[in-house]
Amino acid sequence: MRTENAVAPKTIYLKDYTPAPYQAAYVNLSFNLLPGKTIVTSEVKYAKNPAGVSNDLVLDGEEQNILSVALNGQRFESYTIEDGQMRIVNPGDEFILTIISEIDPAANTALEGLYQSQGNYCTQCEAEGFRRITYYQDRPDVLSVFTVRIEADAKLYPVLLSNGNLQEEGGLPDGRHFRVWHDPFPKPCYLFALVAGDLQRVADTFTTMSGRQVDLHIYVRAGDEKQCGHAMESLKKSMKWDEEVYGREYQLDLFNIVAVSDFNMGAMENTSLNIFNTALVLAHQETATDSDFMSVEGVIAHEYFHNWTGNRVTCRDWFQLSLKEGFTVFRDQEFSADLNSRAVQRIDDVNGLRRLQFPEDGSPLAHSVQPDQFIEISNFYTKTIYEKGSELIRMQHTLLGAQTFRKATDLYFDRYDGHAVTCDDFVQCMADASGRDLSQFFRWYKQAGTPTVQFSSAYDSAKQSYTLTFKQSQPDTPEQTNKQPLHIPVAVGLLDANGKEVLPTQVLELTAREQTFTFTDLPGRPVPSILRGFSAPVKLETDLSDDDLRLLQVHDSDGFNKWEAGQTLALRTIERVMKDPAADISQYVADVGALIAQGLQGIGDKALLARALTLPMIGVIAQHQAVIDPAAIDAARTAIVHQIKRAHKEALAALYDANGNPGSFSITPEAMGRRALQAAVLEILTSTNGTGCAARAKAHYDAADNMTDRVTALASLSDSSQPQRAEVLADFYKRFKDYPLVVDKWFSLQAIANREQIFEDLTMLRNHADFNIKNPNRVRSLYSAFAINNPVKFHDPSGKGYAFLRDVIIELNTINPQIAARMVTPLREWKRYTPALQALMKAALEAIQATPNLSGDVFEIVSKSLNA
Ligand code: B3K
Ligand code: ZN
Repeated sequence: MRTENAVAPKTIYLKDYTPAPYQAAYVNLSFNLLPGKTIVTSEVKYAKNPAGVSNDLVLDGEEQNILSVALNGQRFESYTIEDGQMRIVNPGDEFILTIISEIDPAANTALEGLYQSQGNYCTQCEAEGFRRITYYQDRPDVLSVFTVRIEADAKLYPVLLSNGNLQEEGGLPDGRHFRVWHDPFPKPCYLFALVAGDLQRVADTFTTMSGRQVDLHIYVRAGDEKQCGHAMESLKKSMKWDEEVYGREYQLDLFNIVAVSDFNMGAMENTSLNIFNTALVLAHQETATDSDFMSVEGVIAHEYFHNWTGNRVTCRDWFQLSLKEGFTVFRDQEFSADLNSRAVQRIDDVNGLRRLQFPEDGSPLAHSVQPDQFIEISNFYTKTIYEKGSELIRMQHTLLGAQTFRKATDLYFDRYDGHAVTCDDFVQCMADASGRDLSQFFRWYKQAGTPTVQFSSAYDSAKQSYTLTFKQSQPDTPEQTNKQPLHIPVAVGLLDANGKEVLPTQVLELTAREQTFTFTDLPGRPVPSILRGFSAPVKLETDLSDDDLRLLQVHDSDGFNKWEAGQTLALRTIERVMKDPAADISQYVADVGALIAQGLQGIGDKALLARALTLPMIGVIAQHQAVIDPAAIDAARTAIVHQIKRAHKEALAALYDANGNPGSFSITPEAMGRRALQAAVLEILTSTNGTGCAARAKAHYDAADNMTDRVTALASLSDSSQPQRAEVLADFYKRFKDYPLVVDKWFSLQAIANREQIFEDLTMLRNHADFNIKNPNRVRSLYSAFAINNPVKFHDPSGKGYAFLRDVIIELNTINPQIAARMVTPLREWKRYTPALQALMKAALEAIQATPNLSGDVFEIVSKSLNA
């Protein structure tokens, strides 16, 4: 329901940006947490901003009752409130405004602003949640020093936290107590945070490069303390890495992390008081998979890195979101690559980009990394802003080289510490530090859509020279046509016919629509390894023969391209089988046999072998189809896996056995690689879902001493109709029913099943006592798992999959608009599917659009999807 002070959907444009009319010299907030309501007193000293273009003070505010307003201590009533904004006409050059208002955190199911999670209070202010706490200029370019007093019942809420340092604390009558926190560093209000609750503290320390000791505290619910070790280690590693790689030190004496169960996304980088989804803090071998361990490490790092990239240097406006998100994703990806396997990290990151960002770039919701307009900024926390944004930083790193890039980031931090800036400012630092003209490169920030790069090659044996010709093209996207060529770094190496590298990696720079590069002194026709390390986020169209790709798959010194060559071969094979189910794919099956044989000889990295043995996922294959038919893709993919199994059953079983659990659990890259390899092999071995498969998967489950192996076994059983499936699911639930994050997995593992009874299963899960529509993790564990990771059944020709998602979006629209809008994602690419599926997807979108009281969040995604 749109409440009285909610705001009608309105498009905001980058071109309309003007500086804030007033600056805030300080902000004193006082929270009185009472049963049934919270009283917020905000006292702000404002001063006219010399750069401002208006004399009116305009404050954003939603979902609150104003109790009183005072100007310089005098009761003040000459303000207007309209469309979620309080306006005071010409209040003067300098004044103190005090607003007392009442809010209701217990009724806040949107999980924005101040809300309650399992009884504890917490906040989420990015992007525009602060306006649900008090009236303020809720925009990132207003930086101020915050002092925060929190008062609450001492027994129920022994822990009271806000940003910065503890200044004062004490008891009060009636069993109440208070604390005062002061953050000396000016910050935008989206980084404000408050926590009040009954939480346990896990403590450690970190000594910074200048020798200062920082207290590190992780707050969790009683009983979860034992699951914090990995997060704490990850935090210390992040702090050290940022000192070593970027020269960045942490500035305060305390760094807090609080884990909460009800959270709209992964985590939030509030200054010195990060608030996390429990899913990205808690990790223990018995309850977390290897991929959970990796996510915890990556997200702890991500939020910590925001301290410099986002907090100390922040965004001028929300069109600059990628300034902090793209850069911070790049930093966390590099951190994970340094700590683990660089090639594996790159493969996984690129796979994610192709599966989730490429479709976005090809959808009606395509937008540039620095968008020109939006309705709801919360809809713009996208794969494009984050993951493509990171690729843009990576390309600048590639073009400048590591040393010059570091010079440029030093310049960026020197120039802009304490400021709110733009993506243009960032790229200007790159240009200034390197002396390079990056104006053409900046088009990457402005042009949406995934470019295509085609290459062809020619060898001249008389001249012993080799030419590579590249053509780039940019697709049209909503409101953008006739795009200009981009500045694209293409990392290239050359191999000879025996697989020996004859030209180490060079970065070719494409700037024109068509460009040719010549290499000389080559006695034989080389095989090119193009776009090494995926040096640019493009679709590469290659003219390489299958034989060339096979050579690269075995010999390329670039781990990413070695894998990529195998994936290209797999894609070609899948396309062949889609055209002709009887196509001869024996060569491909034999190539996979060679990989298995290598594995049996212990040659090569296990994690990479696991990825080489995994066919591209349906979502990645779909990106290569003119018209997407998930069932047809799945049929071809499955037929190939069956052939691989039939041809190599014994060798696969031997490879599985050779990589059994040695007993002592660890999360080293080697141990994770071994588990991943066993999982990839088990997936092939159990692909036919017969009795033998189920027995093998059950044995894997029974032998498991960790969550990774349990989930591997359950995933292998998920499509099965053998009795072991139900037995293992029941055992899993019984063991872990008290661990909400594991119960999430139990929901997901059933939601992703490609089996006949799926719609009955989904209904059972939806009605299960553990399902809770107000908990985003649980909603995602059922609905996102189904809609994103079960493409065949989600796109069931009956339309039942779409209806299932449609109904929850309509229900969530009033409960949690942000999550509701996010859930629309799998429907937005409707035009890319077969006509029959298109019609059903469109009908689902139209039903959502016709819902009364549609939130601005859902309205934006649904209307843009339909209007395209
Ligand atoms: N900056 C937050 C995301 C906030 C999303 C608000 N809808 C988490 C992150 O990227 O680190
Ligand atoms: Zn971030």
